[in-house]
Formats: sequence, structure tokens, C-alpha cells
Amino acid sequence: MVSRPRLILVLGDQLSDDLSALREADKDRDIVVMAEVQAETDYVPHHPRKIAFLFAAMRKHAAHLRDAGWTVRYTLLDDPENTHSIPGELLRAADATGAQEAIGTEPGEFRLIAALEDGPIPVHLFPDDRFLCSHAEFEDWAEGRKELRMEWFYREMRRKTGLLMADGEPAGGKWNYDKENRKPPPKGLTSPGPLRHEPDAVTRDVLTLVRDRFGNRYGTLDGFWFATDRAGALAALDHFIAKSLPSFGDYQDAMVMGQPFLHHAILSVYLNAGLLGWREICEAAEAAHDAGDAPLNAVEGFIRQIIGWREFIRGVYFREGPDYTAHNELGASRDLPEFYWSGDTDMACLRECITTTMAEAYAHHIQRLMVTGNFALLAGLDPHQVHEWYLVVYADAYEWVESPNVIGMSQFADGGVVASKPYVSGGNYINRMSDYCKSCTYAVTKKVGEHACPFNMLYWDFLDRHRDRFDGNPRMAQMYRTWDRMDADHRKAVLDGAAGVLARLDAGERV
Ligand code: FAD
Ligand code: DLZ
Ligand code: SF4
Repeated sequence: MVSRPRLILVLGDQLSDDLSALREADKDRDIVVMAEVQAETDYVPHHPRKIAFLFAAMRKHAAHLRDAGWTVRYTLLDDPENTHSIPGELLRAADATGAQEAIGTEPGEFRLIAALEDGPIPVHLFPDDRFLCSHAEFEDWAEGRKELRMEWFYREMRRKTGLLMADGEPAGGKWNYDKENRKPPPKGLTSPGPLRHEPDAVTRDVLTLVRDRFGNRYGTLDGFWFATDRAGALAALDHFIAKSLPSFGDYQDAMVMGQPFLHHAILSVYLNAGLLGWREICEAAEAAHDAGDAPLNAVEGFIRQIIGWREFIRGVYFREGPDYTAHNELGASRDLPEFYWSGDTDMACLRECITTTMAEAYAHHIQRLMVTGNFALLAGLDPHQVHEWYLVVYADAYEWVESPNVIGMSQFADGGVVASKPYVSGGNYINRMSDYCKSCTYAVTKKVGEHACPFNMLYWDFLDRHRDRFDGNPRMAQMYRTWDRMDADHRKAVLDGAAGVLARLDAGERV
């Protein structure tokens, strides 16, 4: 007797051959369910580039699974029967096939886990073991620690994987070469940039659909170049390793006008959707080092981002639980200024990062942290609105990775779970690490008065405003000493200047 089929749910960011739900399934009996649904396109108004990337990659992955012998039931967005939610599509598939149960791989957002748990047919979720560190392992590591710091976690992951290890010791004798990775951009710095892929017929169809349905949202589809299958993602990996990895470390924190990518990998979009895995990426980087093609500071720095930061961030999300995004340690409540959606500001750094984000659904780490994030924190923007902005605008954004980076690392709204002190700076840092200030209406060298850089005033205003919270933090003592040493009139002028900037923001005036 042939037993009933089960439904095997494969989500848009689960496009991996080695997926726990597929491993549990029976190819001859079970049915893979994939669906393009409005509940996922609309829970925040994602950048159209992200939707186009995911839909094209989902359609190609469905074809790939069919070629591999799976039966796949795929719902297109414009299918008139589409119920437009993942649980709804599982129910419709169950009605059509006689299936009574479904299995899946744990989604990366509590929102969707809850929707599946509360859905009309039972879904058994298996752990997402495409990550290096399981929830249980992270819990064991975190248990009993006064504070969680990425560096200690990272060393465990190095030992566990053996990456850049020799006889139990870190390659080169040090665990972390970050100090070598903060070089300002030399004049005329250019980079090869990411590998650009010409859209094929599947992608072109999706681009037409997405332009039609989501074209009026923040962000553009013009010049779409993301890879949308594993072969393309692997080619992008090879390209990065050969062309940009050698300089990744040196210019990791640099920012250059008109060059959003520099020597970054531009792989998170593929890695987070499952087209690439952490191990193959890290092994490719390590092999480049072994072959003498990339220096240790670059390779260690790169591997740390993936087995260190990425795994640590995910551990924090699942440990902290569904309420994490509601945290607001500093009580920040200002609305997100309109210019975050338009780039229409006189601040050249913000204008550049926001307009390239609109064009590419990408910005690199320092742009996210020290420009858009820094301004939001200094200006006291409501962290939940900031979190939603980041979830909307980046093609690699899923709550498991976006929210600890925003709520924790960038906005300090979790009270220090991710970061030991707030990542804030005045204009000096941006000026040192970029060429943005050269073309700005504001003067980065001016501390107060007309045309003074807003970051300069907001920085001290932030520290002053939150003195009670940060005064006792040894890592911030030097900043408070510097503030206290300033002349009282100057301090007043700084605070008045900051109040003026904030008043203009509140009035919706141009800043
Ligand atoms: P590279 O700079 O080349 O780094 C290599 C890889 O390391 C990345 O592909 C990524 O997988 C990993 N990585 C590096 N830093 C982090 C980090 N802090 N957390 C997790 N993974 C990391 N990353 C996302 O994947 N999705 C997000 O939604 C996201 N939101 C962010 C929001 C803020 C405010 C900040 C400060 C960082 C955010 N990051 C996010 C982390 C980081 O900025 C991106 O992973 C990185 O910019 C992706 O580009 P890349 O592939 O060129 O990375
Ligand atoms: C982000 C996204 C979008 C825009 N659309 C879909 C979709 O139509 N169908 C789908 O299965 N997944 C989509 N995704 C990815 C999911 O939102 C993602 O799986 C969850 O947020 C969990 O990480
Ligand atoms: Fe940004 Fe200030 Fe520099 Fe202008 S002067 S680009 S606002 S840091």
C-alpha cells in the first residue's frame, strides 16, 4: 500500500540541496511545496530587487529539484487560486494531494515560525543545520557568561572548524588581525566590484512581474545583476576570491563616493538564501591564503565575519526570542526622517549610502553601521522604525540576521547584548574613512555654527543625553573626559547646535 504523501515546505531562503527537511523526505512519495505569496512580499515592503532575486532563484531552484527527481508544487504569485500565505498554500496543497502533514526546516523569523505552528495543518520543523552553530550549542556557550562577546565565541568556532588553525594554534600566532584592517581609502582607490550576471529568460519574466506589482516601492530594479542560481553564485564566489579578497582586509572599513562595493564579497545575498554555504566560502578563502594569493589579515578578517559575526548574531536572535525587536534601551522615539526613503539630504555621506542602497539593495558594513546606523542612533530615532527600514532595503535582510545587527550592534537598543558600547562617532571618523566630506554642504572641520557637520554636534549631544547610562562604562570614560574638558560656552554651543538639527528633523525641514 502506498502511504500518503507528506508536504515538504521549502521557503525562499532555503534554496539549498542539503536542507534538513529534504533529508527527512522521501523523493518517491513526498511533495515539495514552494510558493510566492503576498504575506512574505508585504510583511514589510521589501526592496523590489530582493523580491526579484528571490522569486527568480525560487523558480530556478524548483526546476532544479524537479530535475533531481522531486515532485514540486510551485505557486506563482499571480496564480488566481493563490491564498497568499505559506500556511494557506500548505493547506491548499494538502487538499489537492491528500497529504495530512507537512515538514519543513526552521524558518529564520519568529513571525513565520509562529504562523506555521498556528497554521491549519501540522508542520514538523527540523533544525536549520546549514549553520555552523546549533541553538543548543550557542546556549551551552552562552550559559553562565556575564556578557556575550563575539571574539570568544569566534575562537570556539575556529577551534571547531579548524579553519586557519595549525596544531591547535591560530595561524600566524594571533586570533584576530582587525587592527590591520582599518586603512583609510587611498586617493583613487577602485575595485573590481562584484560579478554581474545578465538576466536570463526566467529572471526577465520575474523582473516584469516585480516591476508591475512592486515597482512603486522604495528601490529600483534597473540594471539588475544578481546571480539567481547556484552556478552563478559559485561564479560570484570565485570572482571575489580571485579579485577582491586580497584587499578585503585593508579596505574593509573604507568608503568611497560612487563605489558601494569596494573589496567586499557581495555574497550575503546568496549565502542567506541558501545558494552558497558558509563552509565552501570559508574554505575557498583559506585555500587562497594557503596558495599565497591572499594575505592573512584579509582571510582571517573575512572568515571571522562568517563563522564569527554571522553565527554569533544568529545565536543572539534565537536566544533572545520573539520580543527582541521591541527593545528600546535608550528610549529613542524620533520618527525616521523622510530622507531615509529618498536620499534627499544635504549630508553627503547619508545621501550617498541611501541612494546607492536604493539602486543596489546593498551597502557594505561600515556604511550600514557608521553612516545610516550612526546617524539614527545619534538622532534618537525609534529603533523599531530603524529595524524595519533595514529589513526593507537590503537584499540580504532576514530578521534573524538583520535585527541583532540593527537593534543590537547599531542602535544599542538591546542594552549591550551584542555590543559592549554604542557604535557612535562624529564626522571625523567618516572623514578619515571616506572621501564623502569633500563634496558635502557641511564642513566636517566645523564643530559648531552654520554649516557645522551635524554628526559633530549630535555625537556630543548623544553622550550628554545618555550620561547616566554610559558614564560608568570604562570604554567610554575617555570620551566623557574630553567632553568635560571643553569650555562651558563651547559645550553649550554644541548642545544648542544639536537641538537645532533635531528641531529641523522634527519639523520635516531639510537637513
Ligand atoms: P562582507 O563585508 O564581504 O563580509 C563577508 C560575509 O560576512 C558577508 O557576506 C556576511 O555573510 C558575513 N557578515 C559580515 N558581517 C556580518 C554581520 N555583522 N552579521 C552577519 N553576517 C555578517 N547582514 C546580513 O546578511 N543581513 C542583514 O540584514 C544585515 N543587516 C545589517 C544591518 C546593520 C545595521 C549592520 C551594521 C550590519 C548588517 N549586516 C547584515 C551585516 C553586514 O553589513 C552584511 O552582512 C554585509 O554588509 C554583507 O555584504 P558582503 O557580502 O559584501 O559582506
Ligand atoms: C523574503 C521573502 C519574500 C519577499 N517572498 C517570499 C515568498 O514569496 N515565498 C517564500 O517562501 N519566501 C519568501 N521570502 C523569504 C521568507 O520571508 C523567509 O523565508 C522568512 O522571512 C524566514 O527567513
Ligand atoms: Fe557626513 Fe558630516 Fe562629512 Fe557631511 S561633513 S559627509 S554630514 S560626516
